[in-house]
Amino acid sequence: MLDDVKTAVETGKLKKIEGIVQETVDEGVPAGEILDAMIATMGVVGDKFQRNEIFVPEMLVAALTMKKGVSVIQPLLAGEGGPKHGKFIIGTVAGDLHDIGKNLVALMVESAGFEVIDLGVDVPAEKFVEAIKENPDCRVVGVSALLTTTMEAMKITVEAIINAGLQSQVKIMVGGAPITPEFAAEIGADAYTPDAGSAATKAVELAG
Ligand code: B12
Repeated sequence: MLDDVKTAVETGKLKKIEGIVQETVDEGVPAGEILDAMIATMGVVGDKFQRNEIFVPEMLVAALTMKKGVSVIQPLLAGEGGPKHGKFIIGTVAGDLHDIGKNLVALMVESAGFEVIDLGVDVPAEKFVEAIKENPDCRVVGVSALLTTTMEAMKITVEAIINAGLQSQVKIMVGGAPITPEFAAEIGADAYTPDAGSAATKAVELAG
């Protein structure tokens, strides 16, 4: 049941999550709904952290539990067929270790027909620039930031890509909880979307 999935993520049931998600899939609940439930639960976890009801270790176990849960439904979310839109480079900016949202964007973009190059977390601006130069067939780059304090690193990253003259090759997409369309426009990004599904649709549009 979806409620069991939510409770398991919120309380960090690392050992049980795979079985619970599998049971929910077997009950006929669509993978997209299970994913949405887990995403919503991370919001609940964040709110509890903000209220000092839980601390970093609990937040981390919840995140690891969600990752494990996502791995069960990953094959159901990913589409079939090879890449047809070229490459999509993605990473979380310098100083920022959050990767669940980035990984979901990578997954959805891949299922939309891109070959994804994931640079990981805490990625310096220069590494984005190098990766784009090394992959001339990359048409879209995704930059993720989850902390208000790393929004500056996002700005620096976008500027570095533009200053390297690469905006004629790639379109830059940005996202993450603190990012707004206004901030995206202000720093010179080509697009912002609020979630992984819309990120995939937008990436296809930008690559076209
Ligand atoms: C899990 C978590 C952690 C885990 C991360 C584990 C991991 N591997 O990712 C750990 C425990 C490591 C962690 C650490 C910290 N965290 Co934290 N964390 C969270 C939490 C609870 C969930 C984040 C998450 O995964 N959400 C679920 C995903 C699916 O959502 P998402 O990331 O927003 O991604 C979606 C969209 O934003 C979008 N998107 C994301 N990236 C991109 C990119 C592109 C290109 C596009 C188009 C779209 C897009 O699509 C995604 C999918 O739909 C949030 C709370 C919250 N509400 O966000 C706090 C939160 C982000 N953390 C916070 C804080 C303060 C910290 C710490 C500083 C705590 C500390 N004192 O140490 C550290 C910082 C570490 C660092 N240097 O990065 C604060 C940030 C406050 C702020 N305003 O800056 C939050 C908001 C909690 C809170 N309410 O206070 N955290």
